[in-house]
Amino acid sequence: MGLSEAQKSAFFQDGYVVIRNLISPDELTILREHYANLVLGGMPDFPERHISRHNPEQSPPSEACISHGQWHNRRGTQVFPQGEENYETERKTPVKDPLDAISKVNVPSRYNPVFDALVRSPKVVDIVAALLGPNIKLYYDQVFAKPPYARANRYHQDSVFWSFFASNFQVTCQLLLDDATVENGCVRFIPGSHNFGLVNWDHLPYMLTADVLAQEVSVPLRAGDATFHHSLALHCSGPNTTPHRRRGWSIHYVSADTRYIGTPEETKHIKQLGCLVGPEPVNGWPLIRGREFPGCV
Ligand SMILES: O=C(O)CCC(=O)C(=O)O
Repeated sequence: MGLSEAQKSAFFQDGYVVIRNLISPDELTILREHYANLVLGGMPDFPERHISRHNPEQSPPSEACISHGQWHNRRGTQVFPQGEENYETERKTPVKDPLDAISKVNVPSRYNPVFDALVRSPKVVDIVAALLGPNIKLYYDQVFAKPPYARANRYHQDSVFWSFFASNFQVTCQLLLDDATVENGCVRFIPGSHNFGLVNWDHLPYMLTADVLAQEVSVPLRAGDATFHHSLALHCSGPNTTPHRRRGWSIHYVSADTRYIGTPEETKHIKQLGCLVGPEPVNGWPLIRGREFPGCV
């Protein structure tokens, strides 16, 4: 399938592109079944440390914030969509469905064949290749499971977390396992913000001025749709104000000719993430398409 010229232009203009029906309803059903099997103990090899659970007993109250623009709050140097503070009671109520207790799942593709096949599927990788080029590695994949009444996800650029890559151009495919709406916390982007350059945390509130935040675009999607976004694109997601989970599976790809420049501390951390296939990060990430390069990922 790949990308049309118009879709490719949209990506480089806005920093993201929406792809409707990336997977079929049948594929979605199978993916959801395998997700449930993976996280509810059907695959004993899947380490518990890769699952983050929401514990209502230990859910601290939302931290004090100051208003930052009309629809956003600021906590220190972090900027969040407003609204999560209204759902303290709901968030503390124990859930009935065990899937609703899960907030994040790490590296499902390393343990489950259906997730693994999709990470390598031409319908995903052709799009990534149109953006990143022919040599592609998988950095990491994670399901943002956003339980009922979950908190917002702060504004960020993925590249801020990935300083161990010498390049600031990676691509994430986020595939929706559930419909994502403004009410349940769909992702929001600042179009064109991938052209702002790398913005460190301390500078973020000064970059996200009222004028910039006014350009925010919420991206509601149907289950089976996806977005592909640039690692410098500023994005966040709103609080889930509904009793229904909103799962988005983010698959992070990196060009295979990206130099690895991690510090010893970063290298130690990466080795613990469970995303490498080699002993070290250099030439250590799974090759998805094309070839490897010495000194690179
Ligand atoms: O789904 C979310 O809440 C956040 C997703 C995200 O930050 C990402 O895929 O990079």
